[in-house]
Amino acid sequence: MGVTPIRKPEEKTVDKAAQIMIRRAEELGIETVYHRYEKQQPQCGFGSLGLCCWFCMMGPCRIDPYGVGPSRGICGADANTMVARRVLFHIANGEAAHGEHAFHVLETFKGAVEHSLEGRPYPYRIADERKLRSIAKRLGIPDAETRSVLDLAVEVVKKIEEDFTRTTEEPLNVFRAYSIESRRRIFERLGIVPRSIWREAFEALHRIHVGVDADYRSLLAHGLRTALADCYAMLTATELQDAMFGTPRPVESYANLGVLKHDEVNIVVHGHNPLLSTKVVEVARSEDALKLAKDVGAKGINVCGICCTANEVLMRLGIPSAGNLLHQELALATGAVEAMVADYQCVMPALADVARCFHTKLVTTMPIARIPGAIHIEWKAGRADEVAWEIVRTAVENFPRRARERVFIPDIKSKLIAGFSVEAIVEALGGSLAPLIEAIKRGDIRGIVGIVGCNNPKVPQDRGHVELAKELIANDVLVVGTGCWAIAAAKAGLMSLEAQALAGGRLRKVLEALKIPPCLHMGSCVDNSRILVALNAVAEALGVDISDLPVFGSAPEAMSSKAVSIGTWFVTQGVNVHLGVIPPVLGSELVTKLLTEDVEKLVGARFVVEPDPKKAAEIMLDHIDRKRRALGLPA
Ligand code: BF8
Repeated sequence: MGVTPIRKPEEKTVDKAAQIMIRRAEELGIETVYHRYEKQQPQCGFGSLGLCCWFCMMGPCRIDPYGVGPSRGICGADANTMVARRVLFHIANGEAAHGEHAFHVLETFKGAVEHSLEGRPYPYRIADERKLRSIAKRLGIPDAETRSVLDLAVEVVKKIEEDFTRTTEEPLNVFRAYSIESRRRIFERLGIVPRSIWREAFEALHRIHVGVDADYRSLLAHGLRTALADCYAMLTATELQDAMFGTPRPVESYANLGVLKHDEVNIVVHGHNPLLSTKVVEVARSEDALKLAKDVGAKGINVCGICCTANEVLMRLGIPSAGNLLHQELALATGAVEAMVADYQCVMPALADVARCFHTKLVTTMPIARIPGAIHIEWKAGRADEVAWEIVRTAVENFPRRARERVFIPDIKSKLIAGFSVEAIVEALGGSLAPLIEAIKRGDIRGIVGIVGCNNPKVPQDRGHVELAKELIANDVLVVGTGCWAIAAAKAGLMSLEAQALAGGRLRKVLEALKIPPCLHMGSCVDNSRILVALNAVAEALGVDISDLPVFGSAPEAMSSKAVSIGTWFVTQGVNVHLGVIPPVLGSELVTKLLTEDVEKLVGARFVVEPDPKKAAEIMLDHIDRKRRALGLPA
């Protein structure tokens, strides 16, 4: 069966490598996400407005936005209830994803601590004692600077386990430890302090069950609470990952499909959790693995990544990124990948079909995430080294099966610097945030915008990410970010020192002095918590609330429930959030108004929807300037 060609690939993606690979896939008869998106047109109008409900089996129900057909579902839910339930569903879905990720990291961390206490070998250990001490200190564990690391780790585990299992109304320990006073007061007043990582998502699912919460205001209020639980679940994941694998420091690497190699075994790690991808890198870099590869005629083993597990191993180990969400099938369509190793989240089931067209092995690894057509090599914390070896061996043994005549790797990649954890930024600033704060006060840094989130085939891949970032840096705004935005920015060259030339004159001076790019890669999506930690520190240093800062958040190409949840917690934390893709809420005027206007009165920030990146930049600059004036800072 042929594939109907995309009319103009340049309208689907601004990434040249992707444009080339769309055509290459079509030549080979391979359907990709871009083609499937076209086949889905026109998408359901009811669903796009949030006016379709399938939460019970009386449904699906839909509401007529023009007021001619039904105005209520069979249970009597009106448009406001329907849309609000759907928003809460997305937030809970995102929180569950990050919460499970954090839980898997916690379980592994606990395993590392217990094995160390008993003197037994284990694939994981505490690699960053400094970070562990800082976590313990934050959590209020006594003598965090002097006690043994293992002693502290035992207590850290206890505190974080409580955050999953708490049955009282007490707040999360991590929330207490990492939130600032001014925000805590707001959350307490609104009754949205997060209590337990599991409980908030659980309660959300209960509330959206047929016949429970029908008031859009209370549904959305719980949405804010669940989003806060998400925020601190992500922070938990980041902190423990740093303690286990090391806190990122600036590191050079490359991004885009050109990182795949003709003469090496290519292993692409994909997904989100670094627990296995880090191990795969360790094994692939070993002498024994290199020997295996040479035995089958390869020059070496090239590990690269897709999506956020790529960001994890890029940030800590300098592993190149083959691309963001919409690159996943294109990477396989090169015919050069021996194994794609997936953990979970944002891994498209269609990968199995693309892999089947080549010698490529698609390997699923997590018990909760299987794909028909993939081979499953299951990760278990205690067996992580063996599992990583099995995966690397599978890939190496597959190398001789590569059909060289069908290999097509676009020779496109960009140089980047990643690894900007808060600790690394502080180091780059000479030991404290003071120089950054002074630069903000002077106006050399006009403001800071965090751009995050996905690709979404509803908008041209990377266009919003790149145009928005370019516009902002040209106007002296420092851009930081994570996730698929970070990969987009890297592919566009915005994370190289050469990109300093694109910055406005005042920002450029700062960047040159610090030898940093204008767009700072702060990590994977869970590492959005790093942005919050930085904003908290800046707000405290200036003696103001986060909502007073000249900052903005943006998800120009948001796609997943995780993105909905992240956007919601940024707003709840007092940061305005721009969305470049229209979310499915327009079916309810009241919900739309609450999210884009009224919520500001509650938490000091709101959502802004603007598909045009240039206009979005104008909105952000205007907001930043207003906040500067309110703080008495010069233009
Ligand atoms: O967690 S940015 S498409 S890869 S959801 Fe997924 Fe979105 Fe990419 Fe990372 Ni985040």
